[in-house]
Amino acid sequence: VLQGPDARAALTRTFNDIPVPDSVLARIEATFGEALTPTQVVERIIADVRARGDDALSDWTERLDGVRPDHLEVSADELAAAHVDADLHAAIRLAIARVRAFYLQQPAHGFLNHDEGGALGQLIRPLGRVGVYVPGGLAPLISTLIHTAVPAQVAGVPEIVIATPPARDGHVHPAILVAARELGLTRIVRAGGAQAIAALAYGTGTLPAVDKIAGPGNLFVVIAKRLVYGQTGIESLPGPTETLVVADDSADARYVAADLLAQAEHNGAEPVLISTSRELLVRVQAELGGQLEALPEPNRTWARDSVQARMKVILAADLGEALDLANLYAPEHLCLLTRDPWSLLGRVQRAGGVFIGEASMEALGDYVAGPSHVMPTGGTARFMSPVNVRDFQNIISVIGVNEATLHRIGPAAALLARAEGLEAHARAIESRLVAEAEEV
Ligand code: HSO
Ligand code: ZN
Repeated sequence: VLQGPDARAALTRTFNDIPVPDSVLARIEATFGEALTPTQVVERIIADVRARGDDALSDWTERLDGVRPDHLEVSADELAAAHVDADLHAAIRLAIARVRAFYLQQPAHGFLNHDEGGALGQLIRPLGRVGVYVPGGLAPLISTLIHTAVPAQVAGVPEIVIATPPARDGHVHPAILVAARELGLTRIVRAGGAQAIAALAYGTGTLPAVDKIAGPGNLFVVIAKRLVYGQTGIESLPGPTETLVVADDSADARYVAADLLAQAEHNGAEPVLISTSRELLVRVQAELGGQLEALPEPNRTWARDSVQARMKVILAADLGEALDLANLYAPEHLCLLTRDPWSLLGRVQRAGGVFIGEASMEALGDYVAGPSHVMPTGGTARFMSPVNVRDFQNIISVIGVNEATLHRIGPAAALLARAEGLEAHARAIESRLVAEAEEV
């Protein structure tokens, strides 16, 4: 249990390179026959996809995912035939409806103010084509498709391409296909990893290049997104998830433990518990042990790994200090399990999302609460926001001043231009001022 300066030190992030587990390096060596860094691997993949398009995409999928898809894109028949049981289907619909209803409330309009000086404003336009990356790996993240595609649709994006790694048999998980169908999305590329990011960024023979890529991914996906940034837009670089729970003596230790374990089962997750009550910390420790044992495999191993390797437990002097520490850490998820959680909201400065009270557990937010679960990780909540409608729009500045305004502000512009040594700028402005004077 950490306290005071030790707690501050433990929650202060150091922005080093993304940590690379030894297992990843070993796998690279086994696949490539030499000790390459993940960045070198990703550079090779991107260069190859750029050069050879679809063939390279199929080759890398075969080599890294162990399957060579007959068709890179899911066919209309396959999409139409996808089926899940009725309850799951209804849950997918509920999630889509609630996420959509949430983003429809985000103000997303521009402005154009006409006055006696003319008009200035901002036009807001949707991006033309967006790529949504849906991780496969340990779990088919049905919810991640919904939580990235819906804000893009609300923004008005006309074309969304989904990329997701195929299972060993070449298929995309039926629930992902059903969610895509419910969303009205028809382009689904069977590709994951750096090769999928390269294909989305540069296009291939059959796939068009996208204007922006959204959605989380593993280490290789994150590196690939950094490397293609500029060629295409990158919505964010989500890394391993974190949950920070602030709990006082009134909190139910069972819920605190359950919420920490829920996030701990994500690969590489970092659970953090800050409490003002030493007694609660003791109760949570006991609950964690019991609940871990009760989890089935492989979830128990995943969750135990996060708890043992990365969990931080902190005793705070009061809730004020607890919130200060939380703001310092800037967690992806901040969960308030205290007597009066709403009273703490005013002190929240840095977090991806804040989950208020026992009924609003983070796991609910992962699926059906409404706001997207794609939130800034790794302390990037200092300068980034959860995925939202604005990520899928651009702003166009509108400059439409009239002549009266030009005469008022033009001389200052010409003066600034000459101060910058830019004579042609000054003349472009003054030619209008003179022409005006002659006409009068
Ligand atoms: N909690 C994860 C998202 C997720 N959980 C998807 C379940 N499915 C990252 O915030
Ligand atoms: Zn989750």
